[in-house]
Amino acid sequence: MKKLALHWQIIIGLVLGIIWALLSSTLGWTNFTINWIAPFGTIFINLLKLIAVPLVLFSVISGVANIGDPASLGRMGGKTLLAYLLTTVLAVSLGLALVNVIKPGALVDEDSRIDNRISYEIWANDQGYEIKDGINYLQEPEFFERAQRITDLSKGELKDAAVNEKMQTANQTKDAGPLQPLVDIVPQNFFRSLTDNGLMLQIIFFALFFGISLLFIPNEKSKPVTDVVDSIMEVFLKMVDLVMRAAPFFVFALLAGVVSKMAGDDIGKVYEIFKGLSWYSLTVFAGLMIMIFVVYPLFLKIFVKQIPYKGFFKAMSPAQTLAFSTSSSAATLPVTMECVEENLGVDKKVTSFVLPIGATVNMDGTCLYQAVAVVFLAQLHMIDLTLGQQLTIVLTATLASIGSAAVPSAGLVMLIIVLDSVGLNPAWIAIIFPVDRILDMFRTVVNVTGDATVSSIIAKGEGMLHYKEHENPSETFDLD
Ligand code: DAS
Repeated sequence: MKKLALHWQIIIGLVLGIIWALLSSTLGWTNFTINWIAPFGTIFINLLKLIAVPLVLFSVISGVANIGDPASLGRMGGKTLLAYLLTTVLAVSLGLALVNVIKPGALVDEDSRIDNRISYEIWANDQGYEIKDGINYLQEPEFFERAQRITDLSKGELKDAAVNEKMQTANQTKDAGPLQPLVDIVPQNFFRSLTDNGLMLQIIFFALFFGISLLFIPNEKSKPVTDVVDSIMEVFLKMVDLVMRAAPFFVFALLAGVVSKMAGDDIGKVYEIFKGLSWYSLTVFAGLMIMIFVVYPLFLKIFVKQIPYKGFFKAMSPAQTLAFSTSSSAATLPVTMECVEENLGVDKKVTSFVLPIGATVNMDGTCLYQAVAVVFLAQLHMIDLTLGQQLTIVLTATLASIGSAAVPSAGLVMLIIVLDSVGLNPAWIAIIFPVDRILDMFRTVVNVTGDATVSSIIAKGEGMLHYKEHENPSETFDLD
């Protein structure tokens, strides 16, 4: 029988996982599922991240070293960061537009909103926020004070959070003030960056520095190094193929675990959770779908004519279904790279440089979600954020999505910083927590799709795009 395309295999694993979770919650097998099946989902994510960390290291070194000259690297780097910034700000703005039009937080009954408002005022007083007349209660901290607060928050309360894995560095001085996030990118101890839960930005910094240095060494001396790096890359790509052979089973375990943990023994709870937060979830969902099915295809139509609408989704479906299943851009990165290279025909010189950076700093889905979540929570507490405060959200959500680690629920953890930056109560993330894991799946698909879109645009600009129609996307993985 012809091998099922990889994305179909993943989707079947997904569906069976959800069915199993629904069954196990009606038949009381939830504990069995959580103790004996869910761990294989964690193993799957660990395996993919195990590969992703060295793959990022060697692919960035190889990508930079093979670019040939520092000038084109500089040009490509500049275009990449600009493109990422543009899509990120666009995503936040779309999120703000939707949440201000739909006003999900105002659809909740008046009484509970008034109670929420009172509890907010009490909290704000405790925080020493000055309660002004009218509706704009919030303190408007100065930019640097806000930036300092982000740094403090990232150092302090979030020390165990996934997001902080990029901030923590080996005996790094922590008093650089607002430029602390920049200082944190430069590691003092590279092996600590590798071992300390994969500090991706530091690994990328080291790989960029190593690759650029190779460019300045005479070719006869640097060639042996790049050859070794390229062959090590092949090994890691083969490891991805081997892990992906078991993707359906792993995805089954992953989804069975996620839905069981969410539902517990009462599947009706999942319905209740969504009913209460449905307008909020729908607003986020609408924004994410517009990004995937309208915004990115529009970018491709304008900047990359040769990739057809359906062709793009067929090419990216293995990575998108995997992003949905794992809720982790970092875990999906190896598959994203193969799909963009093999199916979209983007040259390795572009993917090995643009995608690892994208997986780490370009999280359009995450920042759209953060913008919606903050305004929704404010509406829920009868607080109308002024335009100035909403622009603060744009800035902070953009910064926060850059600071978010590419792991499940990292966006939620960064939300604490975004809420705090406009003087709202970070503890409110508990209100939206129940639906977060499901929304995380969709926003991770947006994050990955955005990275693939930007890679295609950069490749087109550099004359390194060789797109050809693929009838079967799983050709990229020799699964037989
Ligand atoms: N799950 C994150 C990612 O891997 C996104 C998020 O948490 O918002 O992209």
